[in-house]
Amino acid sequence: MKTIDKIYINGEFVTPLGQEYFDLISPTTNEKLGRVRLGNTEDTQNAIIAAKNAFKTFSKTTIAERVQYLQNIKTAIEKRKTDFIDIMIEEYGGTRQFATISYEYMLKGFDSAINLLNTYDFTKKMGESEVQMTPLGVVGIIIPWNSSNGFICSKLSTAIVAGCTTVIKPSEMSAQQTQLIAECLHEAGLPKGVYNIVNGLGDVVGAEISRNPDIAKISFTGSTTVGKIIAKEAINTMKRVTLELGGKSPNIILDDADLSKAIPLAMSAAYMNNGQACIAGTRLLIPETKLEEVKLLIKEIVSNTIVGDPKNETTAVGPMVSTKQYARVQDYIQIGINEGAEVLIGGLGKPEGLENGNFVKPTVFINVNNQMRIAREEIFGPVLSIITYKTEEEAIEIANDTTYGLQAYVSSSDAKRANKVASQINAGRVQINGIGHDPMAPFGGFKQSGIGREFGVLGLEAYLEPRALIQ
Ligand code: TXE
Repeated sequence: MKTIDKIYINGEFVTPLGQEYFDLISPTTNEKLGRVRLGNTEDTQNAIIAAKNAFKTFSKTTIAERVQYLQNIKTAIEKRKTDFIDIMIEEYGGTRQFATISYEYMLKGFDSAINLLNTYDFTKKMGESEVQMTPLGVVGIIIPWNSSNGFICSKLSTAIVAGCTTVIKPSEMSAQQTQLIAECLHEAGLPKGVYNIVNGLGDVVGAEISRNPDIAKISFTGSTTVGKIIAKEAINTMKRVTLELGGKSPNIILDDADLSKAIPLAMSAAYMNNGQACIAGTRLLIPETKLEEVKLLIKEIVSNTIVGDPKNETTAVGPMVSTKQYARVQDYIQIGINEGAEVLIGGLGKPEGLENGNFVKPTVFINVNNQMRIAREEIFGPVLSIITYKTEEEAIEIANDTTYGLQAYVSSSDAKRANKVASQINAGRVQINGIGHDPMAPFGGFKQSGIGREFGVLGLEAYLEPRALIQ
């Protein structure tokens, strides 16, 4: 049993002033893994003061110094590869395959940040003026559990590129992952106060970050509901916000697509991270004429999808992060049934032999129309809705008929046609014939999937404030 009883403020592991503990429960067995001591409002204020003080000098560090800090963090993370992967698997049930990919992305992210730092022009000529792109100040980083250290690294590295300092609030459910990244960051030897990490609850630590006037910006990833709460609070002190929220991503299979490739890809897009991904392709749009063929292919793929212990190399779908998340997914399956959708495969309850963990049967619904709740709301579990369409125009219309707009997918054997369709979809990122991540391209949502962009130049500029010198 592990007890995590330290938070990280001003270059040191310190005991929180908060006295409460939160239990860490294994999603695979529902046994208690340990507990974490939670920081309170005062702890958060102390972290913000440390970041504010550090900003005075860190904002003036040279490019070379900041490159070195990023390199040091990367080196420290490289030494702990096995720990990173194992803790992700244990703590939130990410599969070994997914944890390994996430770890590699995390490392590559530092290369991109270094590249950005070396190439970005912090002084620009606009009109007749000199425009200085200056660091915003203290950035509050509030993140969920579904890729905790990936989010910490991408947001913190952007802050370092910009010359900002940070207060990080991870999900209380990710305490072991947080402890590990805190150890790596400590080893990297950054100046004290550049990053501070406070474990704690959203409505305590997160709320203080949202309201504290010394926070200049919040970078948040999480639910649309909490994103709105944060944005409302942030506006009182005119904090900048970058919000990366939910999604209900459409996946358009065009009538010329090679189904033997497009359908396996669609299932990976739907079930990535056990379905607990904001970019999951949860609405599969297929030509009406291909329905029978697609049904057969999907049944075959899903019946061969290994659900189980995320430690095993071959597991494709692990458990839901918590009993609460399990219950939420079950509720949605029931809602789909009540709405008149038909379960093609999967359905309610746990897979046989996996009763102890938060396992869901990978589920596919047919006879879904785009007005049903299962087609409109983010479920955050391995549940896919198949919707048929008659014409390409109709497919685009259905794809865009959503309050979200984070990601979309298009499959076609004609690259030009796929591109033309992708260009009509209101989503921040469209994946054509594949699933990838470009750390130099912007990522973020149209509509209620968020505000602003992360990654690349646009992501960096969200951490900078332009100052125009007119003479
Ligand atoms: O997210 P929350 P949860 C969606 C997904 C999931 C649902 C709930 O549909 O089922 O959200 O997941 C902090 N002020 N996504 O509960 O609540 C909280 O402590 C400030 C989509 O994990 O949004 C945590 O650190 N902060 C998403 C963070 O916000 C507050 C990923 C996210 O928690 C707060 C995760 C408050 N009042 C869930 N309340 C995605 N886009 O990938 C909570 N928090």
